[in-house]
Amino acid sequence: MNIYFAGAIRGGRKDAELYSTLIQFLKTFSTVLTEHVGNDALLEKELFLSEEEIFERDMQWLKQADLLIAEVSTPSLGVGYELAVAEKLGIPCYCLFRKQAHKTLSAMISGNPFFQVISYENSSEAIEIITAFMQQFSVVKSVPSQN
Ligand code: 6IA
Repeated sequence: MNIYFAGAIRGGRKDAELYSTLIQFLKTFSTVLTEHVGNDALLEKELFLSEEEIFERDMQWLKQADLLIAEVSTPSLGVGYELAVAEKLGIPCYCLFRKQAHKTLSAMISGNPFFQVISYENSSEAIEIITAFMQQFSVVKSVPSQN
């Protein structure tokens, strides 16, 4: 199973560590196509790509995705765009939104019945939520190899 993890890049990097935690956890189930979203060192390599190359590559990955998981607490044009494309492609989308004082999610996401929006308070709760929906997809945690 291919997971496309979406999270803010130019929208702001204050949740980057959280993205990394969630991506590392998701990797125990499946392939995450977009590990760079949670990894600033990998993102630096993107500096060698043109904007067009990034767009084309990400759209190709999105077409290969079985599931999109977006962390939507930091507003991001790119994540919104990816969600809209995934909806058109019929890819199931889960949006994780961290409860924060005075912050509400865009109605274009929270009001769209195609998106499964889940609010959570902290990274351990987010991990529990991910575990529950991965079970829905019948994806079991992979056992690390001994060698
Ligand atoms: O508008 P944003 O930059 O916040 O959009 C973030 C979303 O778009 C992520 O979910 C990514 O999948 C995608 N995205 C946007 N920019 C990039 C990127 N390089 N590399 C890979 N995916 C991207 C941006 C330039 C980088 C050197 C800072």
